[in-house]
Amino acid sequence: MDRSLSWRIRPEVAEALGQRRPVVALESTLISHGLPWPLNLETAKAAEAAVRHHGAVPATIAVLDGVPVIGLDDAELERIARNRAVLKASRRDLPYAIARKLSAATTVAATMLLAHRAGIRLFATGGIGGAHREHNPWDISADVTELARTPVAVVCSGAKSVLDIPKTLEILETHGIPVVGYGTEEFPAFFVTSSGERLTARVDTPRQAADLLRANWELGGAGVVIAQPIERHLALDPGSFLNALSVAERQAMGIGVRGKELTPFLLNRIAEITEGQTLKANHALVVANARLAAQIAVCLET
Ligand code: PSU
Ligand code: MN
Repeated sequence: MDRSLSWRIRPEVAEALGQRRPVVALESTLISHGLPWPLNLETAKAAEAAVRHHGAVPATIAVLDGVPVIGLDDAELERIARNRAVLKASRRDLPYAIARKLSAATTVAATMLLAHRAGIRLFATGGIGGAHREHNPWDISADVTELARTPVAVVCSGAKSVLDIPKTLEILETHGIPVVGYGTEEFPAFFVTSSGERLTARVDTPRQAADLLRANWELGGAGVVIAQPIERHLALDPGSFLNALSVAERQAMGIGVRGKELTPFLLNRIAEITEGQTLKANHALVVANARLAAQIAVCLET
């Protein structure tokens, strides 16, 4: 990172990076805007514990009072989890948050950017952003363009289920971003096991995933999506999920929710409609992705 920009790396993370030991980045928007208190803090902590348990060091990333922090401590995690007013920062919002000394939770795009500058190559989250459905044809997440330019692997359960998945996959292909199924040939759909969309790459072990990442980066490639389906017993039935989504979308349109408020609004409404089923699923898939990212990070360093 440029020396003139002040930022902070937790000592444990800096030490691991210095010794080329595995580190896994985790995002903070999912904590501040994706899940309700106190499940958000529980999920953040469980994800960190899963990373540790599998031999890597977790680094949850956010901006605190204008300072990008690589590796929040427990008190800082709680601060992001409790403060609903914290900014949701994607790539374009980082300069503003830093210059105005604001606190911000980072999206996939912003977390990738900061992780890369710190030297972290693996990142776990729930689902990436992508192209929204027909009501919002121009709402395409900056997560996609970040994947096209920043060499970090994102372990997730596919794209957020509120999106247009076929369109999102086409855009990822246009940008040359490898999308790899973990133990599957079909792109997972977050709360739902499969989107029904076929993938062209599949790996079945952390070692195979690490080999693919190495090849990608030797070719000068940038981001990679490693998509692991949610465990079957926690997955939502596709029909009932789609119903919940349509209801939530109609409400969002009715009251004019747009832009970066759209995802948090939809996730929240869908959780209410499914009586918390999506919350349980969201927690479980984030933890499972953190575990897999740690396993891949370990293989990459050995
Ligand atoms: N997936 C979730 N919950 C979330 C997000 C993704 O399950 O809260 C967040 C991620 O931080 C992702 C962001 O980067 O939503 C995308 O937002 P947008 O569509 O506004 O780019
Ligand atoms: Mn958007």
